Amino acid sequence: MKRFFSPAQLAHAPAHELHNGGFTNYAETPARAAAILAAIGGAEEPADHGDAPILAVHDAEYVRFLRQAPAAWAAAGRSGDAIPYAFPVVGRRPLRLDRIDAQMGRYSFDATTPITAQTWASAYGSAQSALAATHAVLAGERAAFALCRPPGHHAGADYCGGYCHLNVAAIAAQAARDAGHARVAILDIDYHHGNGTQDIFWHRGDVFYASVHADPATDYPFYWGHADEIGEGEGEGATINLPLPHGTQLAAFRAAQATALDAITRFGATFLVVSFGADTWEGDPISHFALRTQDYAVLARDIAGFGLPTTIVMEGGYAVDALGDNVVRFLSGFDPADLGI
Ligand code: Q9C
Ligand code: ZN
Repeated sequence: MKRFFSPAQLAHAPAHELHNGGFTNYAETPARAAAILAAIGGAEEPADHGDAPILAVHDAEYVRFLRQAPAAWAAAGRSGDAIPYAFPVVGRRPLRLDRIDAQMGRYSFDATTPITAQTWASAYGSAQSALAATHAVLAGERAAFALCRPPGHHAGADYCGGYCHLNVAAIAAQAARDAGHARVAILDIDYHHGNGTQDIFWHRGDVFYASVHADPATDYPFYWGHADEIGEGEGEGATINLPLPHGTQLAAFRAAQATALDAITRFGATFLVVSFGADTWEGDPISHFALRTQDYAVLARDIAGFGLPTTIVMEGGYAVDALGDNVVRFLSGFDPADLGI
C-alpha cells in the first residue's frame, strides 16, 4: 500500500499538556510518528497541493491565526508553547481580538493543544500527506495510508483541540468531493469522538460521518458524540454516532463498526476516508477500550470488504511501543502484503 509522510510532521513537539489539573508530558509526540514510520518501512514524501484544499475546509481567519500565533506569543514576551486559558463561552460576537490570549481562546476548544513555532509546518505536512494519499486513491490505488501527525479529527473549521489543528480526514473527504465523488463517507474509529469532523459536515448531505467511540458521557470530548446527534438540515441523517462503554472488546466494537458500514452503504458513498486511531488498544495510556493487536486486521478486513476506494488517515494512539504493530496490523487487513513490511 502506498503511504505518505513528510519529515516536517516531526517538528511540532509541545512540552506539556493540561491533564487532570496539572501539566503532564504531551502525549501526542513525534516519537509516535517515528514508531509508525519504522514499522511500515518508510513512506513517500507528499507532493505539495498548497493551501487551497485546506481552505476548502478551514476558515481563512483560523488558518491565518495558526500561522501567526507563535510570533504573537513571542511578541507578548512569552517563552514556551502558546496555550489558551480563556474561552468565549457566552458567544462569538465579532469582537476585535488583539491580544494573543483572546485569539488563542477564540480558536481553541480546549487547553490541551499548545501551539509552537513548528505547529503550522507539521500540521501543513500532515494535511499534505492526507491529500497525497487521497490523490493516489483517486488515481486508482485501492487504498492508501497517510501517516498524519498531528492528527485531525478534533479540529473544526475554525478551532483546534484534542492535539489536532487541521482536520486531515475532512480535507481528504473534501478533496474526493472536489474530484467528482458526489457522496463521500468518513468512518472514524479512533477511541475519541471526532467532534471537528462532525461539526464540519453537520449541515451537509454529501459527506456522511460515522463514528465508533468511547461514550462522551464518560470520555473526552464530552460535548459531542452522543447517539442522538444525527446532523441537521441537509445533513440530517448523514451523521451516525455509536458510543461504547469502557472495556469494549473486539466483538462489540466490530458490531458497531458493521452498523456504521451499513449506514455508509445505504448512504451510497463511492469514496471512503477512515480516521484510524490505535488508542482503542488495550494498553493505551489515556483510553479505556480493550482491542488487541490482532483485532485491527479483523476490523480492517471488514472495512475493505465493502470495496470502496479508501484513504486511511492516522488519528490517535499513544502507546508508542505498540503503535507500529497496531498500525501494520490494521493496514494488513487491506493488503496482506503489508504485514511483512
Ligand atoms: N483525561 C486524539 O486521539 N485529552 N486526541 C484527554 C483525558 C485529549 C485525543 C484527557 C485527548 C485527545 C486524536
Ligand atoms: Zn483519540
